[in-house]
Amino acid sequence: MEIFLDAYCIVDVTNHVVEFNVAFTELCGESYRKVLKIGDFCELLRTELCPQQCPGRQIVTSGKTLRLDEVTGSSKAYPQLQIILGGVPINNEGGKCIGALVTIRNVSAESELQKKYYERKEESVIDGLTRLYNKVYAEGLLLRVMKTSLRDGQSFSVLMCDIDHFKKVNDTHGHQAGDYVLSTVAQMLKGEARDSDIVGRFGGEEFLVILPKSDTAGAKIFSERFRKRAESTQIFFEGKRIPVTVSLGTVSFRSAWEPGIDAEQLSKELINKADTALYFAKANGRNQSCQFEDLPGKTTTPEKK
Ligand code: GH3
Ligand code: MG
Ligand code: MG
Repeated sequence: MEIFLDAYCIVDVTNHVVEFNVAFTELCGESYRKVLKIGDFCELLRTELCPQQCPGRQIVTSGKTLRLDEVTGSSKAYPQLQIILGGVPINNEGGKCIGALVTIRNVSAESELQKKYYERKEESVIDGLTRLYNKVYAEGLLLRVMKTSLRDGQSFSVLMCDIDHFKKVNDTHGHQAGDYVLSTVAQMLKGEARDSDIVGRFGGEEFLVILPKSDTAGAKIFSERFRKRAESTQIFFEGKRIPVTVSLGTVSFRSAWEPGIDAEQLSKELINKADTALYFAKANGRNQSCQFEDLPGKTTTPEKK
């Protein structure tokens, strides 16, 4: 065990360390003699379980083996430790538990790496300002929803939402106020949607919402509800009220899968249709929601005023 990279020690029933390897001294940051002198496990290695639920104590009291994967602690050598703890009871010939063998693996470096990995992963899919999914990730999710819908035959809807005359907000109140309005509207949209819905930032002041398992009626209810909410919400920045309205375009999808169907192409077409409906809403005077299914002709985009 001396050559093991993991630290191990043997504790007696009073939780005193009586045997250990070099890795244990390194983990504690104490010399061989100092470890023996200090003795108490909890003094050498303070874990979140110390002192009552200290591993040695748990094993000695229960007489059972122990495995704990996420324990935090600290020692003289390491102010912050993430460790995996394992241990087995040591019994005498009469079967009485007289101590425990405890192994400790220091996984601090791996935990830190994993944390960084998740942070990076989040950064790559989340828009920094609004904390919504970014465009690329939202498009990927749309494709997934599209494929599921083609398989199970259930309808879903896509909404495109754009803040009206947002340039004016920036011009009148400044870019910071614009940023504030953007993140407020984004949070409102997220709040209005269900957990199973997908909300993303699609462009500067444009948002995409995917409503799985929703048909045209559902999309209409959602978009109108959100439009009214945006209109009636009072947004203040540095004491000044900034009136905000939004325009929305919706489209619903329902189609059975057929050989040769191109889900990616269908997703793009769906976005274009939602966009067309949005432009109709803008051309019709803004602060309204428009459904692609209700458009006359359905294919041409009107001139935006
Ligand atoms: P419409 O009603 O037709 O949508 O008019 P609009 O002014 O909202 O649209 P337009 O596309 O002319 O202007 C969008 C503005 O959004 C221009 C751009 O500076 C601003 N914008 C885009 N991204 C951001 C951002 O992250 N922060 C801020 N503050 N402004 C942004
Ligand atoms: Mg706009
Ligand atoms: Mg826009």
